Amino acid sequence: AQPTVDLSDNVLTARLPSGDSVTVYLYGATVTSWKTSNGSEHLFLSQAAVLDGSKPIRGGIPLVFPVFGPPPKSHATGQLPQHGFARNSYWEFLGKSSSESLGRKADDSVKLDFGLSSSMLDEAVRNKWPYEFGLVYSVTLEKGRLECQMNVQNKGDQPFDFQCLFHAYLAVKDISKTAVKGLQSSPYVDKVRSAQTFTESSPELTFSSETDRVYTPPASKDNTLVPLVVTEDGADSFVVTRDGLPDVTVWNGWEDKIKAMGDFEPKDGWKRYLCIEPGSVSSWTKLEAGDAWEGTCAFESKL
Ligand code: TA6
Repeated sequence: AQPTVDLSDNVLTARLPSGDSVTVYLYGATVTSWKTSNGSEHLFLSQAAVLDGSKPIRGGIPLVFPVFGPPPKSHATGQLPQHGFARNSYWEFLGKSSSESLGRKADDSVKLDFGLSSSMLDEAVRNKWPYEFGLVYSVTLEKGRLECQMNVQNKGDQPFDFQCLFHAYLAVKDISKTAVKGLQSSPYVDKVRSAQTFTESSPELTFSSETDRVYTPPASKDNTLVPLVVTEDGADSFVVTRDGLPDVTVWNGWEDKIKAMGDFEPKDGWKRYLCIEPGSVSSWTKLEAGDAWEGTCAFESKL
C-alpha cells in the first residue's frame, strides 16, 4: 500500500499505511494535526482557532518568517506583523515525493512540499518587506515522526536579513507533569523577566507559571545540536531534533495570558500544550543575493 494524499478546500491530508497522518492548511502552510498509528493527536489546536484565513491559526505548527516576535521598528521587517507574514499567507502545494526518492521503503514515509514566493504576497505585504524570495517548506511524515524543513532562497539582487522558526504547539496531558531535558547550561533570553539573559541550571525544565524563553543550547563538540526530550510524568513523550536551527523557544502562556487570547479555547487549554519552537531567531541570518539557507527540525513521538 502507498501513502495517500488528499487536497481539497485548501486543506491537505496525508496518511501512511501505518495510520500515521498529517493535516496541512495551505493558509500559512500550517500543520494543524499530526497523528501516529495509535491514533494519538500530538499537536494542540485551539477549539477557537480561526481557519478561514482571516488570522493566523492558533495551534499546530505556525511558520515564523522573516521575523520572530514583534519586529524591531528600525529594522527592514519593522512594518510586518508579529512573527512575519509566512503564517498568514496562502502557500501553494508543490507536490509530494514518495519515499523511494528519499531512500526509504515505499510505504513508510511521504514528503509534502509547499511554496511561497514574494510574487504570491499581497501587494501591501510586499511593500512592507520589498525583497524577492522563495520559500520551500517540506513536511515529511514517517512512522512516529514529523520533520519540518524550510529552504529560503534570495531571488533578488539585494541581501536581506531574516529569522525563521517552527512554532510547534505540542499536545501534552498536563503541563504540571511535563518537563524538558537537554537545556542544562544553555543560555536563554527570558521574555517574562524583561528579556534578560540567564543560564539554565536544571537538567529538567519544569513549568509552574508563564514561561517564554528563547534558549540557544551550545552545540556539542562535533558541532551537532543536542536533541531535546519532552517527558510527561517522567516518561519520554517527544524527542525534538534540530539541524541549522541554533535556538529553541519554550512557551506556555499559563492561565492569565491564555484567558486574554480570544482565539484560545478551551480556557483551561493552557494545561494541555507546550510550545517547543526550533528556530534561528537569536540573531539575524543575512542571505546574499542568489544564496539559499536551510533549517530542519523533527518531532518524534515516544508514547
Ligand atoms: O513563541 C512565543 C511567543 O512569541 C509568545 O511571546 C507569544 O506571543 C506567542 O509567541 C504567540 O504569539 P501570537 O502572535 O501567535 O499570539
